[in-house]
Amino acid sequence: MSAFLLILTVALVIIVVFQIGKSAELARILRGEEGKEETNSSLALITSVIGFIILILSIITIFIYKPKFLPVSASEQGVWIQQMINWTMFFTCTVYIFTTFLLFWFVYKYQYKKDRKAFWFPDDLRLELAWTIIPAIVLTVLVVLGIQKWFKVFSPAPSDAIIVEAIGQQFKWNIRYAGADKILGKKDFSLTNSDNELGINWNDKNSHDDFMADEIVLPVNTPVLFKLGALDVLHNFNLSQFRMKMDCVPGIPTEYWMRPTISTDSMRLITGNPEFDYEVNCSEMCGSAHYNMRKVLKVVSRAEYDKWAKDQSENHSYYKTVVLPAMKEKGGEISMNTDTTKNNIKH
Ligand SMILES: [Cu+2]
Repeated sequence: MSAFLLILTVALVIIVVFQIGKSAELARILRGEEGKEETNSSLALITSVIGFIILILSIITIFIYKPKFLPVSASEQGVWIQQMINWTMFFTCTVYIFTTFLLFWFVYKYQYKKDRKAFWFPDDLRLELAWTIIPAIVLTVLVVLGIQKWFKVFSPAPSDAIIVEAIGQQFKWNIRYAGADKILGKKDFSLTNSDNELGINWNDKNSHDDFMADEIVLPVNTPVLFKLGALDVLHNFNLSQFRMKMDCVPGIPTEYWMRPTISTDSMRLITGNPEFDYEVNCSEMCGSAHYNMRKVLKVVSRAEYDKWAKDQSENHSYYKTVVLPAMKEKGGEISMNTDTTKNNIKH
């Protein structure tokens, strides 16, 4: 509301200034004076002053909203990406401030003057070289730095990486951890049904120690490989506090790995916010309840993680708690039935 009132006030001030300018011009015309030059002068001054105020306010806003910016990057990869963001911001902000300053300064300096003739300026080789070579050098620096970071970020995941699968679905994340064997059980879309939304093949022994988790828990300083996918539409697995994100595309597996370097507890101290939690969110506008696709992510010590993972794998594994008891109860075997309308536990 206060922002709306501020915008309204600024708009009204501009209208008032404009109307005063117009009435002054009308008064001069009524008095029979030649007023064009004076009118131009006041309009040039007003435009320049408003332009400079916008420029100064836009710079001040950066400092006002700085506390709301993302905290320091919580992953090794994020630090490299943040460096790229900083370099890009440095170059673009420098150009923005320089060109905006010139624009509004020239509005005032080169305003209409009755006896002044416009300078004919068809071309200038030195100037053209300057505005070709300088941007070329700046862009080359950005591209080279970017490619270096790209190859580092998208290098193969280390062999000790924890494997976590994140599958986007309107409007939730299905999180599956590869168990102690570090191999995710195979999936087949033809096995998908309401009991097995991901279409996990329970005949594959690698799936038996996998577990689904409500929250993502990661050990600090240990690499984690996220294997991404989607069941319906495009989603995006976004870890903004780690500066990592990737599209989740139906039918096309994507992945990235990162090494979290700051635990949740440490980040609470850094931000001074005892309630702070990392979060996963979807940064693809995927439908009406898109905002719902958030999940807490905890970065804990290795010992805490091992304890949690063991408990999840032994006591909360979907295979052990649902599939196996259902098989025993019905005395059936797991079917590889490709009829998607049927449960894949044969009765
Ligand atoms: Cu989504």
